[in-house]
Amino acid sequence: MLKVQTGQIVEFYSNSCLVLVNGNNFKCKIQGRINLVVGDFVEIEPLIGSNNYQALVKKRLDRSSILYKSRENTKKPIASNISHIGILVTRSPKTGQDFIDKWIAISINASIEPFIIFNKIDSLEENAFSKEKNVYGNIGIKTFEISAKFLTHLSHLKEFLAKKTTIFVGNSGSGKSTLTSAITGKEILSRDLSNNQGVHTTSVSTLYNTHNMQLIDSPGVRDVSLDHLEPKKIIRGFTEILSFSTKCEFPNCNHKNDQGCAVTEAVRNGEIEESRYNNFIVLSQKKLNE
Ligand SMILES: Nc1nc2c(ncn2[C@@H]2O[C@H](COP(=O)(O)OP(=O)(O)OP(=O)(O)O)[C@@H](O)[C@H]2O)c(=O)[nH]1
Ligand SMILES: [Mg+2]
Ligand SMILES: [Zn+2]
Repeated sequence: MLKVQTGQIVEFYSNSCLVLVNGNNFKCKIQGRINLVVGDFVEIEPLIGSNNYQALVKKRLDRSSILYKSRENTKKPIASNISHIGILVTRSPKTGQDFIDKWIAISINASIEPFIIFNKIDSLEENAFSKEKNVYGNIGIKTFEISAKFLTHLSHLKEFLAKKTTIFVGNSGSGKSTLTSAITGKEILSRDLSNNQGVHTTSVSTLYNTHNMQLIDSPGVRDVSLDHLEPKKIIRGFTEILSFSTKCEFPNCNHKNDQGCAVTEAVRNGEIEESRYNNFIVLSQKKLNE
């Protein structure tokens, strides 16, 4: 009998997956009902008599992190064992600030560090992202301005990504695959934006290994929901609001019109950015009304 080996899932489909073991990809079926996702470390047993790298996944090892997204109150794992989430932001397609704030809240609640990549600067005037750069820079979120297509300013980003496992998230067409390809040097098909059918849009998350980092290219999303987060956890994604909220006069302050609210005062003083505050109120209010 062939020996059990440990590897990492680099692609996951509904009932099979690709597992990387010592530089070889094994096509795997899954034994029983193990809950798996890209990034998981697993034990596999190569199939007897198979000389073309086929195996059975027997067991999943413990995860250091797990990233979920939700749709209509069902929670779905996206990836595991990641340390960072790179949120791609573009003008075309237009990425809203609420989209960024939701991803930040999801990341922080999963104990994964978010950062922002402003992409496609080649087709924009200088300082096109200066407002968002300030808003997010001021709350301690790292930002990069690049052109994935023309390989502009990639060296700082590459330095930052070293020794990390990062998933790229963002709207469809924001350039996740183009960037993954630019960094890894691997040919990855990118989406043709002139075609509404979404030719070459990414349909499954794939993990890529380079000599000093791991990157996961994920399928684009139009929106992202916080349904899987408890209402009281949303504020954790707004670290600046959380820190002022400890100074509110009443412990159950609504941070809207309650007396002695340190949060609304900080918004008035310009210590909390209005767009962040507004998104916080909309997102936490939405949860309370559900
Ligand atoms: N001008 C310009 N175009 C870019 C840049 N990065 C990506 N694009 C183009 O944007 C389109 C979409 O790029 P993709 O990399 O496929 O986008 P994606 O985020 O992977 O899209 P999905 O897989 O659908 O989520 C392609 O036509 C790219 O050539 C950039 O920095 N500048
Ligand atoms: Mg893609
Ligand atoms: Zn308050």
